Parts: sequence; structure tokens; C-alpha cells
Amino acid sequence: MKTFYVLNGPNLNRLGKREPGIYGSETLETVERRLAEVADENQISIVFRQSNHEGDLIDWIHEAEDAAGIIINPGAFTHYSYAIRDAIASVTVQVVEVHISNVHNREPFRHTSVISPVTKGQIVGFGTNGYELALRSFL
Ligand code: CA2
Repeated sequence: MKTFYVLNGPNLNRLGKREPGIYGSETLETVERRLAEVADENQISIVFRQSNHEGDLIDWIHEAEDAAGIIINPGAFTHYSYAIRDAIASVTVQVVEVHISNVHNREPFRHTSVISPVTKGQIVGFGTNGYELALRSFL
């Protein structure tokens, strides 16, 4: 059975609890449940994780090297973490980057992703639906 890793970076555990105007009202637990349904329908499995620590995300990217794909929302690390970029470059598994908000109509520092050059693609601005779109892009 194919396994897909869904990795979430800092502060995404706050989803649905604050700033619904930017990030919507769905919690990360709801996103995980929705992806689990898609996984059941398609006989795949999902490893769903969140951490506020850069090193955890790096370790999980390495752990996922034999997985069928990685979906990652690196949170604010997107904009400056060369360590996460290097971790992605160090594995052959394809990675899709997801952002809930449209980072391009927000503050200028969010317009740059140091991650994108080492990903298969980026899904931005479709709210939490972006996770499902990213998963379906692999199916
Ligand atoms: O739009 C996205 O998914 C982001 O990756 C979210 C990050 C932000 O730093 C990126 O620029 C874009 C922030 C995640 C924080 O999530 C919160 C959720 C609810 C309340 C407060 C923060």
C-alpha cells in the first residue's frame, strides 16, 4: 500500500482557533480526517504530522524517503529555511508544497519560498482544500 506523508510546520496546530479570516475555521484534526477519507477511498495510507520545530520536519522528510509522496506546509519556514530545502533536496521522493492562504497577496516576506525550487509544485490560496488537491495530484 502506498504511503503519503503530510507534514505541517509551526503554528499550524492553531488552525481553526485564531485568524479564521486568513486560514479558515477548519482545524488540523479535521484536515487529517478528510484526508483519511480520501486515503480509504483510494487504498493508500497517510502519515499526518505537525511540529513547531524545524528539526522534526527535517527528520520526517528523511523518514519519508521511501514513501510515495510528501505534502508539506512548512509554515513560516517556507520563507527562510534552507535546512528544510536541503532536506527535500536530499531525498528522491516527490514533494508538493501547500499554503492555505494566498501568500502572494499578503506581506512581501511571504512572496518568497526557498522550498519551491526543490518541489514538484505548489498549491496556494485554496484554503485547507489545498491538502486534498495536493494528495489527489499524486493519485
Ligand atoms: O498559508 C499558509 O499555509 C502558511 O504556510 C501559513 C503560515 C505562514 O507563516 C505562511 O506564510 C503561510 C502560518 C501558519 C500559522 O497558522 C495559524 C493558524 C491559525 C492562527 C494563527 C496561525
